[in-house]
Amino acid sequence: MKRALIIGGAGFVGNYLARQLVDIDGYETAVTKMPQEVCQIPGVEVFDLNILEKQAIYALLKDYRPDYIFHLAAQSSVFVSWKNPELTIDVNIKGSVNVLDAVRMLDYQPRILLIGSGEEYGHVLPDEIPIDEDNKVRPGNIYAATKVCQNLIGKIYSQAYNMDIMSVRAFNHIGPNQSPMFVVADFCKQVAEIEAGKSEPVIYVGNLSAKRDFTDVRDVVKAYSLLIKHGKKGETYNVGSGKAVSIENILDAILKLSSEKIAVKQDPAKMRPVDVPIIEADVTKLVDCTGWKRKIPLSCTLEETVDYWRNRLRSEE
Ligand code: A2R
Repeated sequence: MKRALIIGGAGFVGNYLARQLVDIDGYETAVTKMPQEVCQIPGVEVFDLNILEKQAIYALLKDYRPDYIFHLAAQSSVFVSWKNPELTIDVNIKGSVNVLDAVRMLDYQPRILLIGSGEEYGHVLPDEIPIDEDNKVRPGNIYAATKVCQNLIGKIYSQAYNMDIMSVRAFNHIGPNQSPMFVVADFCKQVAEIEAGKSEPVIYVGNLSAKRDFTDVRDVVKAYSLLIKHGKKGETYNVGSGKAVSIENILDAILKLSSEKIAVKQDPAKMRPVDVPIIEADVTKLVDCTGWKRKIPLSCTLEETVDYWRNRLRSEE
């Protein structure tokens, strides 16, 4: 039986990926979490690990000997990356180098999938949409710059040490249990709070004109699972829906899910210092390599995410 390790598995995506690997792929699976995080996933072993400690990564890998490594650990918020660039650079660049270097020191070759971001493409020109993997990267924020760096270093390790490393550039993924630091979860949570009478009927928003490529997190982890099996060493794959939707359209769809009359107000605190107008993936390379297909429509994900927040608020009462 294949053995998989998810580094940074206590976050939003980690939980879904663990379910995919255990329930669908049938792998023996472990995840790592930060010491202060709480993480319990049925059928999954959990280890404490800070990727800023290379020796600890090496010790865990030497002991657990995974065939597949999914490197998810990151400071994953663009917003936080403006507030705390040092931490973002430490975790996303130095931490990733620690992971790769720990793998290099092993006496066998696991396959590694590095999780990057569609944000790496940054200031995309209109004639570059949809964006394929060979597109120029022009990162527009600190988070994106760290992910570009991770991708480059992954390629260098793959070539220099003949390591089995692949990278993805994941576009926006959404679903139940995502942190309200991210736009869709933020809107869904605000709507649930208004319905529960916990706040006035006003939803606070940032830049509504930006267009992003949203995919259900369960479709995203399916792509990761296919890529770790079928992806080609040294290659980068976009993972996204292939269709950009404006934040305004997403907001309208979420508001339609509620019977409340909700006013929309702009909140300067939610506006980013630099915003990239449109990001949309060309996923031909992923589809050709793995046969992946998006299964869950956006409307379903939004409905489930609003319901998730309604239930969560009820359970907190
Ligand atoms: O920051 P925390 O305490 O929530 O922990 C996050 C963890 N993490 C670390 N793990 C090990 N060593 C570190 N120094 C370290 N710093 C942070 O990585 C969290 O549990 C996990 C990342 O999960 P999320 O922030 O929920 O990200 P998500 O949405 O699951 O995205 C997974 C990957 C990331 O590489 C994103 O940049 C990419 O997909 O889009």
